[in-house]
Amino acid sequence: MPPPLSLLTIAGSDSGGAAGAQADLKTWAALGVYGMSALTAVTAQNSVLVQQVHFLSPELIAAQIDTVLSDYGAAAIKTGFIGRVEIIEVVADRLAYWGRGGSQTRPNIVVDPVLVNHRGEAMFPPDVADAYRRWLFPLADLVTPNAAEARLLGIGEGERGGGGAGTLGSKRAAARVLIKGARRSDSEIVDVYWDGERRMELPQALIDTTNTHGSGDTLSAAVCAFLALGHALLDAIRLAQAFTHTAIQRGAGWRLGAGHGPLGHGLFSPKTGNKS
Ligand code: PXL
Repeated sequence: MPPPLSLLTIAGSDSGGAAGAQADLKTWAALGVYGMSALTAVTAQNSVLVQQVHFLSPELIAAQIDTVLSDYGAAAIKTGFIGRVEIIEVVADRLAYWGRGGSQTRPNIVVDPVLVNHRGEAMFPPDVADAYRRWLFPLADLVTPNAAEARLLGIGEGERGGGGAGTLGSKRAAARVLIKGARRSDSEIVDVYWDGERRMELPQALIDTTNTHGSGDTLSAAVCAFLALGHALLDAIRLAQAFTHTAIQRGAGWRLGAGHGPLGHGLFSPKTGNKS
């Protein structure tokens, strides 16, 4: 059997296993690619709250990235929870180094700018959003904010059709943007994809559940995997939406924790075999 593609997430640990690096690794395991993680921070959190956050040193984060990439390489890299300007700078520096191509193919890079908590409140000072725009977006094949993050970054859906995400595309050569959950109604949730020129609405049926902790991370991680597997961006996004929808459906009825529970990433369920 040929080895699986290897993918790296640069992200925070969610001790509850729902979001962050854990969501990315579960997504990648379900999709059959090999997941690696360079942790930026360790959070103490559950389905209800984030109790504590401890940021790792920029040196240790750089060492994790360099150590895995110099051995395993990576077909694609995703960034998640970073939260500090000095960490954004070191991650951008290492991505510029490893993304330069050289003898290997350039990895796809997906930047998920984690800036708000699940209530849509900013978690970090404004210089963090500025640092994302300045250092990480120029390196990304795709940037995947949710609606609140897009607004904080000045690429919100507020400015429909005008500047909007197009502003980002024109200023920063490569950036394409997927705004996750840009709009929702009683029956559907709409992701919006800007390819630099065109705005596309990509609706999904809304699932009636509060178990959506980590759904944004899962969608971005799945896009990253499908890109690595060779799909074009729009196809990768549609496949990732379908994967995320199924994972939400699988966990929709679970009672795990008292708050926002996780998704059902796994393919195998002991009660029902592979059908879930
Ligand atoms: O879902 C965004 C996210 C990602 N990573 C970590 C988080 C959160 C949200 O709180 O804690 C570690």
